[in-house]
Amino acid sequence: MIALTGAGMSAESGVPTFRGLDGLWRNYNPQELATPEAFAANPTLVWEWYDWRRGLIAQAQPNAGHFALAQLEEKGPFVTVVTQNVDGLHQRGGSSHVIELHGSIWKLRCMGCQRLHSDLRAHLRTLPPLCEECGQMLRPGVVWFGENLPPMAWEASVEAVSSTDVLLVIGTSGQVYPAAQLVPIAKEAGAKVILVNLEEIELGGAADIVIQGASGEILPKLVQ
Ligand code: BJW
Ligand code: ZN
Repeated sequence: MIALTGAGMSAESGVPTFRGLDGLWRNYNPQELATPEAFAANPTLVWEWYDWRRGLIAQAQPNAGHFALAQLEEKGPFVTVVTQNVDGLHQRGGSSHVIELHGSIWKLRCMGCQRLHSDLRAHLRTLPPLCEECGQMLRPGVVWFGENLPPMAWEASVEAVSSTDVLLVIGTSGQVYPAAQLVPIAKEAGAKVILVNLEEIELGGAADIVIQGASGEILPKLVQ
């Protein structure tokens, strides 16, 4: 079984989503901040945004939905979580097979030597942070608009959804590609698609079952 998750999964943990009613982030448009162009133009502004979010996520706890997916692993089926989220809450909730399609807010990459750094502190000491190895600027280890997804994560996800019997699509608006493409890929390979979303969303008519509600309430029941 594969769970493809998005920002709605962490909404009940208090992590804001991108789109929709509560999704407006500090009067900034994420699509204007989550791009390499925005970072090149104003790295400090972009870093302030990410540092603010690190603080929010550090305070957040995995919710009943994260725990339910982790619990599912113990029940029998092999569960892979393919997540668009960068918050690490699936791992903290106990899921052991997590593919991070859009990277992680806890990772930083050097613009100079390309080294990957890991930093779990809620807030960084200096913005923008600098590489301890080469002194160049570090960037958030996430995938911005116009950037390719990590090839291994993408390939593993395509492979996983191509051979699963069930794809659970949880808390994502399905508007961002190529992640959203995983749904028709699974469907064409014969998977049953189950949507769990607070709102009525469609995903190109791919859903076999639609469950409207909050993932933190629906998933524990579904697992039961
Ligand atoms: C609940 C709930 C509760 C709330 N319970 N549910 C093909 C077609 C069109 C466009 C493109 C295309 N291919 C590529 C593009 C361009 C672009 C794209 O998709 N644009 C669209 C927006 C139009 N894609 C890219 O650029 C991607 N790269 C790429 O394609 O590379 C090839 C390329 C190279 C060079 C040039 C061009 C192409 C990269 C995409 C990277 C996305 N990055 C972000 C930021 C990550 C870092 C960060 O966190 O800052 O990823 S954007 C943002 O959106 C973030 C999310 O992971 C992603 C998805 O959002 P998600 O998770 O769906 O959240 P929301 O807020 O949209 O929805 C929340 C849902 O939850 C709602 O439905 C609620 O109802 C629900 N909900 N509470 C259950 N309690
Ligand atoms: Zn470096």
